[in-house]
Amino acid sequence: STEDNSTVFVSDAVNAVVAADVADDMITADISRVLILYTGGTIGMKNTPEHGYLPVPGYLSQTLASMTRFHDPTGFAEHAQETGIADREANKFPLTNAVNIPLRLADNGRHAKVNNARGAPHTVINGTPVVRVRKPALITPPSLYGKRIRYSILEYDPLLDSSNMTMTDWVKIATDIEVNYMLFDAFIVLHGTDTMSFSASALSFMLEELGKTVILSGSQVPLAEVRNDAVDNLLGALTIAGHFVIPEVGLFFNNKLYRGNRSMKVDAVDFNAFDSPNLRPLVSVGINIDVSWPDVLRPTAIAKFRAHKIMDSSVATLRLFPGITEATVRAFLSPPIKGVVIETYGSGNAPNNRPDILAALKEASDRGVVIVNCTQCKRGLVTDLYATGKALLKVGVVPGADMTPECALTKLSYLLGKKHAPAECRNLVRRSLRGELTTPSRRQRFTYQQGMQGLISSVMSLFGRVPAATPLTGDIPKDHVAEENLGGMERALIPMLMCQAARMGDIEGLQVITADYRPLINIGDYDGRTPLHIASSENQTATVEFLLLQGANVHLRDRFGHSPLWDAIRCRSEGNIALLRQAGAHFSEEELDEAAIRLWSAVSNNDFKLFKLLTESGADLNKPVYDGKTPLHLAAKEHKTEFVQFIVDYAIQVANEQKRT
Ligand code: ASN
Repeated sequence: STEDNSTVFVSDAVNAVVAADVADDMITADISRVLILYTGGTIGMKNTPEHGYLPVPGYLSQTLASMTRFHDPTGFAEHAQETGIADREANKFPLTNAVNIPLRLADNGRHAKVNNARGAPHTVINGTPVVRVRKPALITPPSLYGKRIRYSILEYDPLLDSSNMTMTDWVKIATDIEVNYMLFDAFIVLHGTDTMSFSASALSFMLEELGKTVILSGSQVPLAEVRNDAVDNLLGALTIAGHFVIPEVGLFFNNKLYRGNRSMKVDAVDFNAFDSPNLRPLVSVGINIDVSWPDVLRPTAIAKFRAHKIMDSSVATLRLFPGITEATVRAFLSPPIKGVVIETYGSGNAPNNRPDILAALKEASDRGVVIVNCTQCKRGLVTDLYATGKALLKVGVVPGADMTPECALTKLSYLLGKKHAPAECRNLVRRSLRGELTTPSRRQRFTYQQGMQGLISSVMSLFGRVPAATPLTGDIPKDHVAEENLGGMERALIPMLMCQAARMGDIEGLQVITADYRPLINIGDYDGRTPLHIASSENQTATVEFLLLQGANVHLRDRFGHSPLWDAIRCRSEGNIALLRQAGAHFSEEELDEAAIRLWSAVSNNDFKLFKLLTESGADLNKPVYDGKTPLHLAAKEHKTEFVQFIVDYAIQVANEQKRT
């Protein structure tokens, strides 16, 4: 799509798409919030007479604000009217988003400017002192699905050509996502293309228990040029981030979203600059947006998102070539190096007639250096098919399967940063932590059990998924039916069955369904209410736990803008609240506003239990509700000692916790 007019066509198509795909892991609320971290790269550069292409501060935001596809100036007024936020936010026009900005950074302030925040009060988020500032926000026109995306741009200072990036920059990006995690639905990192695959791989490891979409993108030709790939790449990334929850670090380029740690830059001139040779794209954008849901990873541990921010830079890549000398190999393996990716030939082969090299490798392994074998080929994987591959295994080199060398290097840096012992590192290198390598698929056995009074079994046998006779044990080749093999009936009926089973707390039924249809677990009903919303509303704690372990997402919001956590609070299910919070659930910005009002009414209705549940779930006790007054004002005025005591105790507890961190 290098034609002049292709930009327009694809952009329209991007909207068309979304309408067709409403059934997937979608953010159903009518607006979603995205934070763009603009780190630099060609996308925002300008051609300067003396220095060639250079990133120019402020230029990208200004350009986007002037393009109607990226910013609909009437959008806010309409959005405000529809949702009734006009009254509450009237004084905040033009639209702004709260953004947390770290105050002090490891690399001495080479970061987004906080000059307007100097001296401002700050809070600590996961050990990082941050100030909250309101940043201008842009808002897209509604997509065909009727959704607008409201986004702010956090511009880095200085903007970097990605060739100048270091591991410290990865930490900076991870930190910015961490401190803003609760304020946004998704994150886009605008990045130079040259080292984008390295950053995407590194971030995929650093962002642990990720439950929201993170997409890296950039362009080959700047947005400033008439003919460019910047519009399509940014609009595509924004559309995916604003509509779907794909809780992975992806890389979007030339109409494809790749899993970041599978990607590599393969072309320095073509718009089709990236490839993911060993895994098909997670999303393909054409007239439709096709998400390959069976490939999308979903967190299946009940744990909160966190960023790991220590990377070990004592790693290196050694590319073999015929005739390489022992001295070169020894130089690569000498201290302080702790991890080395060795790029071998074909399916992981290295000379087995070179005892000098093999001895050097063995010696380094014995010393504790973790050496990973990746192939120089783009496709395929490291096996021990040949004697030349087996020789490496014998000297302690770990086979890296089909990991890209970029990914293997960042994985080593991450694992060594965690201070794992070499044996543990070697063990984890072989395992897929973020879908970065293919493990041979285990054949699964399942036992069919009766559930939901036979409804599930009859529907499943209708689809030929389970033979009618029960009970039965059988082999199924994969752990679920591939998306493309699903009939329309299955797509329509299975989510309904799951919602129904979730409502009834029928775990057996859910087990039967998810054995075959796990990729459909986050599909909502006509109100965008997913099985997790429904189980949370029904006080079904065991079901909530089951769904979370199967990949149910805690951040999906229904048509009313509410997450499962909101439902759990509404039905006062302490067990579910605890589980969901453990899994990283939190209030969205809109819910925080609503929660403050609920806190106020809880005081006024003497509903202490609700007050406590809301507070413990993250409602902000300090948010003024009426006339600048907080619930504490009301409790004091109405002599509600229980509330006053609780608020004071809570404040002390929070202060103590902050002191400890
Ligand atoms: N040199 C640029 C960079 O990586 C290349 C690009 O973004 N297309 O920042």
